[in-house]
Amino acid sequence: MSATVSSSEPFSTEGYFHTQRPPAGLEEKSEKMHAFVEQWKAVKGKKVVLVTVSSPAFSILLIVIRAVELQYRWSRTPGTRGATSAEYFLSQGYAVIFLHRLHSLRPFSRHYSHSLNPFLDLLSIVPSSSSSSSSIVVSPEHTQTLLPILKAYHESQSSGTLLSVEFQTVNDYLWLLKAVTASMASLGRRGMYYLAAAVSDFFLPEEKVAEHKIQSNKGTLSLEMDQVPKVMRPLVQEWTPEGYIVSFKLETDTALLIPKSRAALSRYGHQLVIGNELHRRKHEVVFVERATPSSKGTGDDQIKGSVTPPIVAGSDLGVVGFPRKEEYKETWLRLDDLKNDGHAGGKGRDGEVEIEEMIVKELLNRHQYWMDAKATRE
Ligand code: 9Z3
Repeated sequence: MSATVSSSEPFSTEGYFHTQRPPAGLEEKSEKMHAFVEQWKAVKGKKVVLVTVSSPAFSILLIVIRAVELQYRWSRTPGTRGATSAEYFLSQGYAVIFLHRLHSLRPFSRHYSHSLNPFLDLLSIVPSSSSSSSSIVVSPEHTQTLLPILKAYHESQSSGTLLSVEFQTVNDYLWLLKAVTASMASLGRRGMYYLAAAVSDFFLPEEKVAEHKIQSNKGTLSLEMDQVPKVMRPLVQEWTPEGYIVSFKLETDTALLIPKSRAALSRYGHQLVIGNELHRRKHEVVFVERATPSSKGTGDDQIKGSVTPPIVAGSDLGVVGFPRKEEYKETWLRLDDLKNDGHAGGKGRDGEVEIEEMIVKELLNRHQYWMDAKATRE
């Protein structure tokens, strides 16, 4: 297989939705999400968050015989960030739409993933004289950990505050994102978008996907992939202009986190970018936002016509044409700081503190501020 990047015209978002067919089941899922939003919109003050999770795939065959999954930067992410954050959003009174990749980690059950903590290991058999009346119990050493998780899970089930919706491919993801945003836009500032899914930059459009099994006896396999349209801009500017939008920036070089996060804020005009370095992502993140939190940018104000601003070594911000440094602020969240402050322990497995608890706590204030800013203006 060969991999080269050519300079052909990328899909516009509009062009994408005109040429790529909606996936099977879109209507049914969209209706479910719409009903969920309407249900919680009717509850005064109830906030709703969309959490997107893990990484969408693409196939090179219409019917996948043997799936080839390409991730040009890193392998598929398990979805820990989204599943964990969703639990904390629920505990803070949000209604949560959990838009996740099939088989990714999910809220609550993530504590008992097959590989890390198989649930069979929690159980013991209580023998009885007849084997048919033997029963199964959770071993006492696991009960204390399981109890709060099970309670929170039951609470989310009985209150109906968690809606999980699956996607598989990039195409599923983009259509579902558009549909859910169309419903959530009516929430105005009560809606938050927590976009933690890692969407690949390239995909195979429908017309390039092979119909029949690709024969391996014909030599090497070459793929020409198209760019995934940047839906952030229409999402921020058109689909949900009032929503509180949080995107993530993932890098392997920590030095790039802040300049790249500022670039994303400047380009799309949304409220917050959370920067995380691949290997440190469970220990520290950086919030990058405008110094005046109630303002929303217009996107591209500062870097008109430029898709990726050039990096200039030695410049103050590292990027040419950027807004002045004082227009942004950064806040680092570090687990070590929390531990040093004597935090008693969190809800993670074995009571360890999780960075998502800090992230969600910080977001609560910012989202509330965003909502209050609107109320003050009216
Ligand atoms: C993230 O950065 C997420 O935090 C992780 C979570 C994918 C690192 P895990 O599932 O990982 O908990 O193991 N998500 C967004 C990554 C991304 O692709 N961002 C784009 C970029 O960096 C911008 S939309 O260019």
